[in-house]
Amino acid sequence: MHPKPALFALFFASCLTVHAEIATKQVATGFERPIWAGVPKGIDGKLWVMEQAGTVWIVDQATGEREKEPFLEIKSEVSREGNEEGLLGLAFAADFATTGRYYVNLTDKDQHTRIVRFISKDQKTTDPKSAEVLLKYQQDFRNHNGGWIAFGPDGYLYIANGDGGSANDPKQRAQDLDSLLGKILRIDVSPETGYKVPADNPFVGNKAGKPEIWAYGVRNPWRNSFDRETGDFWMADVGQGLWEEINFMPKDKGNGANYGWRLREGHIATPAKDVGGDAPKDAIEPIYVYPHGGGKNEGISVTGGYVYRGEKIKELKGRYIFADYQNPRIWSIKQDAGEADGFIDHTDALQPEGGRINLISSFAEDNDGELYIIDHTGPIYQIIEK
Ligand SMILES: [Ca+2]
Ligand SMILES: [Ca+2]
Repeated sequence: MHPKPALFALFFASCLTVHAEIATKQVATGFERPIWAGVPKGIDGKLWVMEQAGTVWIVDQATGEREKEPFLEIKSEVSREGNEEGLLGLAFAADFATTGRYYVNLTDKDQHTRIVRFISKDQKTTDPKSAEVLLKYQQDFRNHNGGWIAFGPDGYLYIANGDGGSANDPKQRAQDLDSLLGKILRIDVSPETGYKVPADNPFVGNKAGKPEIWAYGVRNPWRNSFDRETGDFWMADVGQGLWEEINFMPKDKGNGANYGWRLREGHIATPAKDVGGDAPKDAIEPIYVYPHGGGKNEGISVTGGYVYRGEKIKELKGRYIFADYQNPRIWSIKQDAGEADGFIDHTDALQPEGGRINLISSFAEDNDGELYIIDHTGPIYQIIEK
């Protein structure tokens, strides 16, 4: 018997795992297909939670209880005929705490996407009559509606649009600069009503493309973010049949960028007849891809997240956290000079006690940079250090 070497080996192995463990804490639950959550600047202790059918609730973070009246209720305006249709994203104006202005991305009952400005007079409820439709455009099919909407570090509103839908972009929208589908748009919503097109958008004054377009060649970006510290842009583009993509764009770059779809899926020519091809000149290659499958580092449909800039979790500092929706794995990578490295699989660590995370529809970030996981089956979790 030589217990000492065995004990020493155990001690040594535990020393190699230097970081404290991360975990999740349930913040609230019982939502119907929650699909987004967020916090306006200057308001702490609360979380706004969006249900796909057209309702937004304000939740008290300490108790997990929601306000009696919803913040927004527009079910009668929102289509839920398609699985990917609904109220899909929200962006608070930076001055929401004083103006009550915010923006949503939804699919309506006539199969359009609408970008709508609302004004909440008390920052707790919304009169649906305050709706002002800023953009409205036809969707070809019920899937691939994008849905993400957020303000960039330049103060402009960014909007992610899927390619219109079906499979393999049959109408070739993503490379068509005359279509808003398969694009990231960028508009200036600072006017009291309506919007302006930023003068430095890539196709302003150029008949080759629509002026609202900021970037193109995307399939169905599902959750993007701007790094709150650096202003870098991260985009998760859902793949067709083989590869899921994470894309990275440094701050102040990306004007007119082509992310390659439908010619490219991940790093390869899209493998459908007469669809794939060589990468367009200057096409942006994804920073990270993972293959389709049910294994630990595989999935079916990417859900983009955030670079962690909170104070509480040392292990996650500076890491981009993302997930797969259907194969509910949760991972992070680091970015260095536009290259991804340091992949970590957090899935096991983040499983809640006595349960599991089922379908990750979104991540959320609060004013301290702390992160949350939105489970489409009902619960909202905060990522914490054990
Ligand atoms: Ca669509
Ligand atoms: Ca791409």
